[in-house]
Amino acid sequence: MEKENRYILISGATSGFGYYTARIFAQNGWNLVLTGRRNDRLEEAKRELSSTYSCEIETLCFDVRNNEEVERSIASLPQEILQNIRILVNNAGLALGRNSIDNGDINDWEQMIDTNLKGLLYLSRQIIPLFKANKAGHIVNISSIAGKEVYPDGNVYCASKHGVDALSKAMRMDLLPYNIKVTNIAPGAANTEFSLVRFKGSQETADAVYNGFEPLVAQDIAETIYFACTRPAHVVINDLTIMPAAQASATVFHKIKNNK
Ligand code: NDP
Ligand code: 8X3
Repeated sequence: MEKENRYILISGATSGFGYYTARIFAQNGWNLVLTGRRNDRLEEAKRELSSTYSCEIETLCFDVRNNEEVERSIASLPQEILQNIRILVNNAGLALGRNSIDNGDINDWEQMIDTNLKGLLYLSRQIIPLFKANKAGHIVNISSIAGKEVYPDGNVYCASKHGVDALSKAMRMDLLPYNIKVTNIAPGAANTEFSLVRFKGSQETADAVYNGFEPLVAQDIAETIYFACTRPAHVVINDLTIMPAAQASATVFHKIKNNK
């Protein structure tokens, strides 16, 4: 049987949820377009996944905050790939710092808003016309429990993820006539590079986030994305909140001292 030539485009595929989503789709016969800013990581993922799963992989190294880079990178893909992108996973994102609103760092605010919201919009703007032309497509937006609730000192990150939640709802309405599915995923605490980035390289502070309970891992989210994307054509999963068993809300955890 001839192999199906279908692609999934994943933003932020150099680590965490994005990388494991790439893995699970490659394992299941999909070709990949992987994006991120760290080219060495992209090339390493390409080497590893293409040799393990014999899939086709394109890598695009760009910053989602820069619309010109986004446009140029997507336009650089061959027509054959562009026409065969079936799923867009808007995953690239980050939190920077945890500060009370009166102490926030303006540069952190700009970077979170530009990445989590504007980056998602820029990339979606390039891919949606392809989906419309195909009369089919699936957009998966990675929001957060921070897009459902706010928590102390989470202000701008929470606002950006509430924005993602709103955009998922808006996209679903606007794209309904074109047979484009939109799934919003809202994970709780997951141990990826997220906290290391948030606390600007402090491993000790990042590790402390997950002390006393078992957090989610990237595979948990990747498996959920794969499930949501493989429902029958007439079914769409609109919204999923996925938490560690020890987390009840953005702020309520059942923690055990010394992990005992
Ligand atoms: P990671 O830090 O492991 O991964 C983040 C990814 O985003 C990296 O691949 C990074 O790539 C990419 N990225 C960040 N900024 C940019 C940018 N400006 N341009 C292009 N790519 C960028 O964290 P996670 O896997 O945990 O995070 C993935 C998503 O999940 C994020 O949107 C995050 O907000 C969300 N999330 C995370 C949770 C968690 O607890 N871990 C819970 C809920 C949601 P590179 O650095 O190479 O550019
Ligand atoms: C990441 C989860 O709770 O740190 O979006 O905001 S949280």
